[in-house]
Amino acid sequence: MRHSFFCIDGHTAGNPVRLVAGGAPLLRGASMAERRLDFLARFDWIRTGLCFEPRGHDMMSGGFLYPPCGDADAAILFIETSGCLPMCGHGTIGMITFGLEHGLITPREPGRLVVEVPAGTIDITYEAEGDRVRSVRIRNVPAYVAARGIEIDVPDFGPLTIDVAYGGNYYAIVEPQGAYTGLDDLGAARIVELSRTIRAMIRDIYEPVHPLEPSIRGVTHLLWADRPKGEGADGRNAVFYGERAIDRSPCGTGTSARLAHLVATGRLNVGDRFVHESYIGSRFIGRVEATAKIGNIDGIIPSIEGSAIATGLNTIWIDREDPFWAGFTV
Ligand code: PYC
Repeated sequence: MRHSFFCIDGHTAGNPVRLVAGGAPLLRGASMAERRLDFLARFDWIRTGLCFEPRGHDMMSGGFLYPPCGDADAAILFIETSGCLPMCGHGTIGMITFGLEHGLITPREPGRLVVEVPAGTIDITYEAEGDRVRSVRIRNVPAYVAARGIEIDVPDFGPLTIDVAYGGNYYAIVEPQGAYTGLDDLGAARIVELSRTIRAMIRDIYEPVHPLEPSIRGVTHLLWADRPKGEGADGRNAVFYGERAIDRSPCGTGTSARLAHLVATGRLNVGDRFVHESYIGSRFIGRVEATAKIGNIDGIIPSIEGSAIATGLNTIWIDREDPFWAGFTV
């Protein structure tokens, strides 16, 4: 049996976005959080087939547009090599851009959208010129710091003190300290190797659970923070996800978590703007929009702004006669 998926491929700030515009399965659930769990239980082969080799690669990321469960303009289900994320910033910027440019999303008010994602509801503003969307700004779900001062001793590296923050996913944040002197001193291969070890060590001792949505839990991503490199930037990062990926974009949920972290540690305030550079030098503008409460925890409402480019249309087959129909990783 051959399943066809009609995709708009592109990237946000260099990181891939595969908007699956045709072939989405019907999902059960009264919220995107419930639909995400249904997708993972019954249709995860679609994610692995579209994101893993041979149809994807380590960084592959994207999602489906769905009709909203409530009074939003659209809903998004994210797929990625690491799973179905509760929220993905670069993915949202890409999917909203491609969805608007191809008439898959019709805003009730030009320039504004309300979108449901598994982590909650996000507000979007965008700027368009003719049929091109030039920038997308996401007012994200509330972000907060979940844990401070987790101490680990990383084999063949040394001791690190790590904080964990939420910005739509849970991030272990590693700031320059001890043996970590900066991204360029480590290099990509070492960042990936160390990130896997550090994530496993943190998972052994600490599991954050979202206070309002317990299906969101666990440290999935690492954010290596660094000083800015390019003119006009305020900080740089390398975000690790999946098993081998370094985000080519500055990472929307990672930037959101980092903003909450910088506010909680007294380095940013409400109203501040933070230009975040990715590992490859692409940029998002982060902003601390407001304070927020997540249950009884103090946090912030972050926003992230960036742009995306479609690179082409791609009809992908998942053919059950293909020995690698569900994808593979090495
Ligand atoms: O932009 O939020 C993001 C993201 C998560 C994983 C990769 N990118």
